[in-house]
Amino acid sequence: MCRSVLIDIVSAFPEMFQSVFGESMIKRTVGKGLVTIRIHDLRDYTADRHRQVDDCPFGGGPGMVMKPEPFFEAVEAVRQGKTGAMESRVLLMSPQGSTLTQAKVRELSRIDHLVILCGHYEGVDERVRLYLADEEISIGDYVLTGGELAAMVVVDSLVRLVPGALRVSSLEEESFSRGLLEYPQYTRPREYRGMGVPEILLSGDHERIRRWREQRALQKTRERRPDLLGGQDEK
Ligand code: 9D3
Repeated sequence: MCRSVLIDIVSAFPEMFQSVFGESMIKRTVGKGLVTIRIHDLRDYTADRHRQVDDCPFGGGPGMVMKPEPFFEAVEAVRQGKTGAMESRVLLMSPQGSTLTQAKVRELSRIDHLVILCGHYEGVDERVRLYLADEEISIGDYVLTGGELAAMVVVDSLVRLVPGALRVSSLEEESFSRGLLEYPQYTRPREYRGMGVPEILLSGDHERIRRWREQRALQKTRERRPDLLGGQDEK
């Protein structure tokens, strides 16, 4: 019952991924063989002497546009040997995409093979989104210089949902899964620079503590994220 997820990332800046993926949870999960992450240099899929990944826009105008061929070649290469039995999806990281949510992360975590394409500021030839990408994903309404950091956010959020990556209990209690913000947490010392800890947490009365946490989580959610409560569409 040990399922493994394959994530192929295609980028013109492959070095950006080393520090993040070489650390922490992602490294441990990859180490257990639950997830395989492969980083591909977009330039390796160019055919010209200059390994050019962008070119001038047809119709004129400022800036450059990322060429389609290296993306198509890269996706074909990483799909080599994949049979139809393995569900594969091509994601284009793009500010025009739909915003990543925990529900989307959950959906993606069920797919065996993800191919994540990273563009950058100049923009990507439209044929990549029309004919190569299955979907476009943004991580929020702010402007990045490229899709690399966004791809890392996708991978980070995904890796922790892969079965075996995390203890079950912490997933069940997880606030965004319940649709609530987290209750306040405290650890030692009981008093620090005159700042105390709510008496109830020291009481040992687990039922009262559970109710207190529930109530505080609700209160915090009402104050800060009322959109998470009351009948709205799952965001
Ligand atoms: C502002 C006009 N365009 C630049 C000529 C648009 C544009 C294209 C590409 C702006 C930024 C980028 C680079 N960003 C991403 O590739 C990106 C992104 C983002 O900027 N914000 C949130 N999520 C994402 S996912 C990929």
